[in-house]
Amino acid sequence: MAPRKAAASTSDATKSNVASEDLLKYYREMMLIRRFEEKAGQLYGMGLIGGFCHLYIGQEAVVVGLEAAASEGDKRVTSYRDHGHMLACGMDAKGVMAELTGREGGYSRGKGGSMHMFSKDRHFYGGHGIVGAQVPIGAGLAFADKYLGNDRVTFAYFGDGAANQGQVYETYNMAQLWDLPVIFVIENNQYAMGTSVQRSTKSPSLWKRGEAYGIKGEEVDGMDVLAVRDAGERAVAHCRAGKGPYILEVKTYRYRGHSMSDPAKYRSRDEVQKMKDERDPIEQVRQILLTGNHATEDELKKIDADIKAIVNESAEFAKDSPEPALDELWTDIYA
Ligand SMILES: Cc1ncc(C[n+]2csc(CCOP(=O)(O)OP(=O)(O)O)c2C)c(N)n1
Ligand SMILES: [Mg+2]
Repeated sequence: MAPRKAAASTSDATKSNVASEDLLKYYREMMLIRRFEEKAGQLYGMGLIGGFCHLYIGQEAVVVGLEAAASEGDKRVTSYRDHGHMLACGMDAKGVMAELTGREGGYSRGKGGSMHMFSKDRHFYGGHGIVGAQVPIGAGLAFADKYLGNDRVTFAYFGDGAANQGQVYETYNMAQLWDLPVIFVIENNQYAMGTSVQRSTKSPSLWKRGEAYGIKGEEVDGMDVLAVRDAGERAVAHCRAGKGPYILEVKTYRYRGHSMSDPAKYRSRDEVQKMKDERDPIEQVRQILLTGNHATEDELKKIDADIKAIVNESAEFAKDSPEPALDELWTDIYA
């Protein structure tokens, strides 16, 4: 196995070869996630969303880049920080927002909330609140596809904190043993709640842990959507060719707190601001679009306005949708 250290970011040569429509698509998709999450934060502040709510702001390039490498029928499963994944795989903003507000129009008919949404149509398997639990589930999804003999691939997303869970390594072993078509995506946003990677491990290169099981992997710049897409294409090609699992450690950063209640004492404001100023994934694409003459300021403003309208509409829908009827207490339960 020849592990590869990815370039810090996609080369300018590659960037100049990217089609305008692709860049615009990534811009639009990342902007949708960002504005949706900002709106969710507002609704939470207004008391319209209860319980846990973990925002994805800052990490948009990870899921948008990987979805660009996916094909119809591929599957995805992730943690509780899941709104971005749902939007990026084509789930409807209205249904996601209504689930956040606990309303009938939500993907789980208002009974799941932020951490528990699913879509069979879009092959989205949740939404999991137990740290690391989605990793063996992802291998199980990949097992099913291998068993059925199709060429689908599963993306199993988890965090840097989850990467220290024992079940991750049991899964690595079996996934490699059985050549399962699963891509383990470690979204390394540098913190697990208030614990930095430096404080939780002495082996901070998380993707390299796959070497112990013979799994190929690489580190990727998660603030660069093109670098993520390119790495995603390598991982997908590996899995579809029947070569077994692949690990992508995507270096990213979350701008907001771990959840809506986060004292934010574990990092400085300067650290967050520096990331926003110098590495923002949406701003990077915006610059490529403008300097490469792929789009004008006015065209981008039009996209921003369209996204704002979609997000506002989702919030209105989420407020207007009724609460689930009382007899829903007895549906969708194991007895
Ligand atoms: C098994 C388990 N242990 C602890 C928790 C509490 N908890 C929720 S999120 C979290 C941190 C996970 O961090 P990471 O995997 O880096 O994901 P991120 O939140 O950064 O996306 C912890 C410890 C939990 N939900 N499940
Ligand atoms: Mg983390």
